Amino acid sequence: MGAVRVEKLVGFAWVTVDRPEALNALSRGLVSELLEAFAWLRDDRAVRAVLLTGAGEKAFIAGADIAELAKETPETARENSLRGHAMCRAIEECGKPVVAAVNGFALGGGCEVALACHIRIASENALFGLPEVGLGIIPGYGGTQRLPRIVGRGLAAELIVTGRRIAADEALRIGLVSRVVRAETPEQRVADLRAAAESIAREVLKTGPLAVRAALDAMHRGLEGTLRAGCDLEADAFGMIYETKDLREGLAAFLEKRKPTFTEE
Ligand code: CO8
Repeated sequence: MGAVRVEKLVGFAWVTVDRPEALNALSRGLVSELLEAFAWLRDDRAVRAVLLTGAGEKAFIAGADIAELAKETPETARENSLRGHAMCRAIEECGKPVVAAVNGFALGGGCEVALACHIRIASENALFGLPEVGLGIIPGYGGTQRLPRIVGRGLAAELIVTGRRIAADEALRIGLVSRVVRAETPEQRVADLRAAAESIAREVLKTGPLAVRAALDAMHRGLEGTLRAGCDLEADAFGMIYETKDLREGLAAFLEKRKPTFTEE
């Protein structure tokens, strides 16, 4: 049976990594399942936002499966890394906002999955880190590239070469997460984190889907190049959005003092 659960609610979906016996660690099979789930969600027009979490109250994802990593050869390790990159790209290029709801350990590959999400929120017991060098390996699911783009080169270098774990409050301070959820009990923490993620999804539901997709795409592709090239991309996307009915509807609704009804046309 699969270890990735997809639960569709009205307008958005939860993706839950559920492998409790290994704190939701990413086996090869699980990487494939996540890749497939995000490819499928990308094409599902009824899903406007995706919320990603780990089952239970202890772990988001505690890394790649270390027992499997111990059996890799140079060839299979490279292939595994590329497969992880494809999974992270499927998240990043899903065309709708993906929110990582980090409910505990987000280590190694788990942290790297969170880094590929567009938004990260955390419960107060969340712990982030790239501990790979302590195992004699390096981050292999994009961590050496995405972490410096999010928190800056110096801090990313410190975190990568020491493997230091950081708690939710520090993650908030350095911009690794945008929100920390606090609660009295572990059960309440899970419920409140879920509610916080769903409140973001509900905000997204009020917006134009084509505009959200275009903005995410401009941001993502723009960050891969120079500022000037990124601004050119933005201008192209801005022009293209004027070909849509949703743009007319959004502006007209404001001027007519009513809520817009977007049809993704
Ligand atoms: N892989 C496999 N099993 C794991 C993992 C993991 N990453 N993490 C936890 N588990 C298992 C434990 O072995 C244990 O199993 P068992 O009950 O059979 O002994 C079970 O989950 C529960 O874990 P613990 O008993 O250790 O729970 P604790 O609360 O004591 O500790 C920790 C929790 C601190 C999270 C601890 O489990 C830990 O340190 N885990 C490993 C964290 C880690 O180092 N993650 C990074 C892994 S490397 C990686 O992610 C590389 C990504 C890039 C790959 C590129 C491909 C080539």
